Amino acid sequence: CNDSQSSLSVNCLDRHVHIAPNKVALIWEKDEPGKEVRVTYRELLELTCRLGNTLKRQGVKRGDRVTIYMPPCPLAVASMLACARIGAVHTVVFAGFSSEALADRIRDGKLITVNQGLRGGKVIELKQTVDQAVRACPLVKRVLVSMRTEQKVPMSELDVPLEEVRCHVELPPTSPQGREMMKEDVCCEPAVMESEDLLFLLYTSGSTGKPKGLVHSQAGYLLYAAITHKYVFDYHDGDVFGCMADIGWITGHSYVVYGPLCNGGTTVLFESTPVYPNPVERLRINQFYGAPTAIRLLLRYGDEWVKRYDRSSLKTLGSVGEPINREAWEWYFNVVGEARCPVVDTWWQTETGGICISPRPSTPVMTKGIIFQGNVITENNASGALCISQAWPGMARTIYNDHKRFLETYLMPYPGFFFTGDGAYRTSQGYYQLTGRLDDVINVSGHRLGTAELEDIVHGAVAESAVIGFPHEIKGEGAYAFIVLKKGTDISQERLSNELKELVSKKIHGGSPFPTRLPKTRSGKIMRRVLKKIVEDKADELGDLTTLDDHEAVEEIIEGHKRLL
Ligand code: 6R9
Repeated sequence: CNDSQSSLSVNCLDRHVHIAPNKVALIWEKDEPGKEVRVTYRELLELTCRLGNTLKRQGVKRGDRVTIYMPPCPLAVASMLACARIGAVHTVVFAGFSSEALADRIRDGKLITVNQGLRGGKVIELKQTVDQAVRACPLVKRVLVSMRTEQKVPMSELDVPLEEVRCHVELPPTSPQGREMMKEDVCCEPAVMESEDLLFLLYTSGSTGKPKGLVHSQAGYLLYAAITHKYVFDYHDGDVFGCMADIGWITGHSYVVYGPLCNGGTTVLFESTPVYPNPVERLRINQFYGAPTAIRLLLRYGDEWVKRYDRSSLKTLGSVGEPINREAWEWYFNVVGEARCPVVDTWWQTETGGICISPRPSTPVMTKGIIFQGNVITENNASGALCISQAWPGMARTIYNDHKRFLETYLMPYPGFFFTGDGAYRTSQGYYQLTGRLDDVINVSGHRLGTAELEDIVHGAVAESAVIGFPHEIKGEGAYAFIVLKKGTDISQERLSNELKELVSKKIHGGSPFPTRLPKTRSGKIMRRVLKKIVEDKADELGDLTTLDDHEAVEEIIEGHKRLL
């Protein structure tokens, strides 16, 4: 390779196979706890090569786009790496999305999936969803199907059973018939790519508007994922890295797959979100990286649930995806991390490719956020739009097929800067505090309040809250709080409302009857725009709900709001 060329799969696989072929690359924490599967670097390379050869045999060429609709599993990781190995571009679609959402995200003729998924013991008919999506999407010419369970599923002429690939009639007559993936050659010559060639497209979690297919390129993305993985988490050779994210999100791309594998690490693939803490004890996880929503869920069950398990392997705890409220942070630090593991609250986005703001674990806890790139604000005690002043290796290069939208969304609002869409406050000591999405900012009597600032208010009865603005005759806008109580708490609406009002000096308006949960995206972000519509009595205009995790949460809140009227 010359200076501008790279081979991503060589960096993630072959390089390590030369040094330590039997080192464990993946630990697949299956839906059935205690049945984890370990895959070495040599095995992962062989699987990737076989799949790369299979894809080529099915007609996938350099530059083609391949959709991957699979839950986290070794073959899903091999699928991503196999695409990279042959120069194809992957789009992983979260395997919880509906057929419509999947069809919307398909950009080319080949798709890889599994017969069925398993989540919390429940069977999910993934192939059925794919069949529906394919009917709406004639672009798809081949569906490669792997077997996650024993259950046979109906196969059409488009489908190729992966564990037993039979060639299709239109393939060149020289192709041997009846080959299986496991009979494909374990060598697959890696495509040498230019550093700016496309690596993957990934659709944003889509809390507003039409999903954007962000484009990441080869060399810069990989470098940025690897370097942030190493330094932010203080990752050392031999550590076991446990990132809870699904591979369908950017966090899964950068910190389950690319960052850890480029660093030759051992990475845990969680098939389902663990709501039990024992994988830490059983797999001896050293770095644990999760979303505040999962931390708050555990917190609701109390300390005993976590304390039952040995957490002595833990060295660094990470948080990502949403602002972490003070109480969850304290609990994560004191109870989960036994007040000895630094908590790195990492801010970044699909657009940034990797972590941009984070404390360093080797320095005292709650250190100043380091900004990997400069920020406009030069004085402390200031708030504003979070913008990035220079390009960095991991930044998204464009929105697929819509560069104009990319420029308009990120580069034109503040010329000369990359606009993140988030608000931030810099404290008197120079710490950064993320205040939430700027489109969620509430303006009460001329005071601009970030949703995160209000949600951060600590009250013994509150497990989780979401604050939104609503039109108010006098103040212009009032703040409205949805509160989920801790398990077993008994407190009247009025008393809690009064106590909270006191705590926020009248910033918060009453609130609905306590819902049991909040509407969130599948990646765990509270969908405040949905709450806002409900409070504005526009429950019939909730907008795009494809990323919504739990429709019943919305219904419960609509009912609660009606009762209040
Ligand atoms: C990695 C990821 C990006 C948005 C981002 C911001 C919010 C992420 C955060 C955080 C406060 C943190 N966000 N990390 N807010 N503190 N540590 O989540 O990517 O799905 O694209 O979401 O998430 O609002 O703009 P993505």
